[in-house]
Amino acid sequence: MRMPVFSRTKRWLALLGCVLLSSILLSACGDEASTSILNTAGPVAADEKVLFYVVVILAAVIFLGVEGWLVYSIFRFRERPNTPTPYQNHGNLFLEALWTGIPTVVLFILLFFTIRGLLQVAPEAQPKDANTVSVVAVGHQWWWEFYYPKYNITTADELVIPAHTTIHVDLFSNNVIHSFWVPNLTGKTDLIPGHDNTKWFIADKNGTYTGLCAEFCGTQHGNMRFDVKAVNTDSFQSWISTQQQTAAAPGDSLAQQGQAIFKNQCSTCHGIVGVDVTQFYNPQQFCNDSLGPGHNYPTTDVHCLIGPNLTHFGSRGLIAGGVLTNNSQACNPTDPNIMKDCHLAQWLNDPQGIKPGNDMNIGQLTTGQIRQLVAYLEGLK
Ligand code: HEC
Ligand SMILES: [Cu+2]
Repeated sequence: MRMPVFSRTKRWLALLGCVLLSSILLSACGDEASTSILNTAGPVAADEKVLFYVVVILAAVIFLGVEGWLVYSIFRFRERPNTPTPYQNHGNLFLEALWTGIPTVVLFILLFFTIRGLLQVAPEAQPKDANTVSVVAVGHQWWWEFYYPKYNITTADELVIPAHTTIHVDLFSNNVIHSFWVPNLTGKTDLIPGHDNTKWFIADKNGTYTGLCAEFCGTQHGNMRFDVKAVNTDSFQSWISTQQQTAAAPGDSLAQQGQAIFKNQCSTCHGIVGVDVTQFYNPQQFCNDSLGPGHNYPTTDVHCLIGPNLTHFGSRGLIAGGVLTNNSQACNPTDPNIMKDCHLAQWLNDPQGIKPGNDMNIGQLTTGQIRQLVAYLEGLK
């Protein structure tokens, strides 16, 4: 006698429907192309993607094979009225060798691709490229600082690099553990206080890639983003020479008043080359005194300022770890209503409201002071 299981088409259609529906739900994750590890723009991320696919495909084949067989057997060989005890095959040497052998082979395949991946992205595999650009990436709570030793410049929130060029990164933190991650370009490497890691990557295409902190480092960990801007070599060189200049002088009287406020109220934490500091400093060299967890740079040391260097703030696209964009076109310093659309004004008005717990603790500024500061800071191209 045959049970009518496979003829219950409705049940199977319902099951199929669920499977298709869940695949739609799961595929929704693929939209964020700028932070997808599958949308690679350089060799390091591409090598890592191969490993990802090897693991996913192997695991999927095993999962579908085992589960499919299981589900099939449950239906096909389930107990029916009057079925005799099935044939017992435990102790079958051939079968036991088979299901010891197959997993071993699978694991060795994974081991091979894992070791190959490790060797491909290891510091030792960094290409010998005469044009290599070195950067010290510093993890703060909660923003990224980038120092270029060869050019002696410092920036924040934005890592500008030449495309088709090896980028060597020294990762440095003197507070807690952070993790440097640019999904389109390279996997994660931790910044560990007292143990400076290094990494390298290359961008094959011009473009702006999202960078993230991938290690929980405090309440504003999610607002510790940065942009990697890969540009052609000429643009990179001209960007460097602009960054090497001392800060632009205030353009008008509003900006002049803004500079005065900066000197008065902001220079304890921020540096502007040519105003309160004379040059950029290598944080890895000057700020390596480990203060232990919970501390950023000492506020009193002129070499190690607690906030981002603002010398060329007006040329940057992000504010405070990407919590806001620097939408300078919406910032008209003569507009009494500046707070409505100008993100820099909003930040200066209420840094703790926008990014609770961050290290920028200041007294309330008046709208007039904010307009003066916006005039000054947005002029620092
Ligand atoms: C007590 C230290 C401190 C003082 C004083 C201070 N800031 Fe800040 N500022 C910070 C820190 C820290 C950040 C980064 C916060 C974050 O992203 O977590 C910051 C961020 C900024 C940013 C965003 C910079 C960027 O590249 O992301 C601007 C602009 C800024 N501050 C302007 C000012 C101005 C103008 C003043 C004076 C009115 C001021 N700050 C006073 C510590 C300070
Ligand atoms: Cu972090």
